[in-house]
Amino acid sequence: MSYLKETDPEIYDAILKETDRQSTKLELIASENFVSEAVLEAMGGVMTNKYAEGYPGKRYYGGCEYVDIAEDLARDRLKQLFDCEHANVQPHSGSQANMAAYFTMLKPGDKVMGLDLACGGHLTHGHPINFSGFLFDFTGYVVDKETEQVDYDELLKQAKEVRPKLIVSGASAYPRALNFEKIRAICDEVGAYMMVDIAHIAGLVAAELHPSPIPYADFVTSTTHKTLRGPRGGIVMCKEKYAADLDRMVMPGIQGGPLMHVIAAKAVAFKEALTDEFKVYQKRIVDNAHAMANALMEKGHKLVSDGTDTHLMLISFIDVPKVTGKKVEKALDKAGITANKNTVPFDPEKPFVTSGVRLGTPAVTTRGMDPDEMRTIADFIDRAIANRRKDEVLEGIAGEVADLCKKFPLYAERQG
Ligand code: DSN
Repeated sequence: MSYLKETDPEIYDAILKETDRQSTKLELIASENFVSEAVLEAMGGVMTNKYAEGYPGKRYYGGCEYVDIAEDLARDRLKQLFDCEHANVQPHSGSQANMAAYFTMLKPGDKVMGLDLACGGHLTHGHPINFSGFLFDFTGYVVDKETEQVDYDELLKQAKEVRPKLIVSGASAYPRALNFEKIRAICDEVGAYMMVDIAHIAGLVAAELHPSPIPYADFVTSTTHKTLRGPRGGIVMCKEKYAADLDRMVMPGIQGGPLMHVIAAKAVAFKEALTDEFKVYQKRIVDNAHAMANALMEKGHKLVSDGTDTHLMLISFIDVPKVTGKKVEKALDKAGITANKNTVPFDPEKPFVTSGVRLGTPAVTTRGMDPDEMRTIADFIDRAIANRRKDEVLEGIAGEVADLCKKFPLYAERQG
């Protein structure tokens, strides 16, 4: 950091403050995590300097012999991790991974079905303000009003009416396990391709704590930075029969030069994910999510689907007068807890207001916290919601949060 301090003190200072924020506050954003020092080192290395359009052994540039090693390792480790036939590690993001999978299977105007955003889906699963919604004829499916979970009989009924060319499953705010075997059967019945976006649950799938879609899906996409705890980026996995088409679609179809420093860091993260320690870590994420969810429900909070099978949960304020996700996000922030407002199924509020907040345990679990701390955090959250207009109470909770965080140091050598 000394070079940065001298060259650009403003950025140096911002990074220092961000390091401090990450370590002194409680990170409950379900899609965030803290990567290892080894992943950070690979990401901050000289591979950022290299142009490597193409794929290992077949590049459009000379001098790729060492970045080829990194990309080969990333692909091989990813294939081993998920037991998939083909892997492309070049997508810069989850959005581009999804774009690559769609463009490989679909033509503009094709009919597609994806989970509605308010029911936990993602912008790239067909929202009208996203490229997916601009280009393809998406129909959203929703969760059941009572169970707030996907109703596979309803999905089949709707798919028979819509006759989509592709059904996308996977979600950004869905706390329950998905049944990929049933989704495959529905796809087969209506003659649709099956694509699964496992961005949120990738770590759980790798650790066999959530059923894998790999045996069923034509394409599986993911990000690498959520439960998988790698650098920010995307990946696509598919059957061998689609491999050449997918690779051509990622480059040159969508992207130019791959981010080789990020691919090297992906390889490091995949190596970490192949260890027994990673499996234990994923189990702790799920145990922690159960502990937090149970503690919140015991305090009278309504959780979407009344619980969780995964790393995340949503508190619903749909039936709580005058409480919105926006207000709660702000109160939690003042109490030193970072979370995000989130729509809940059939939410009457706009996405900038919402009737819910989404909470996830991957990052606090990385810090070493366990179910006891989850119950303490649930108590902080409960008090922050109850006292959302009382700044002095929220400041008091922030002090307790800082004390808790001190017991679980993060990036200690990177502090100012
Ligand atoms: N924005 C991510 C999330 O928070 O779930 C999804 O892309």
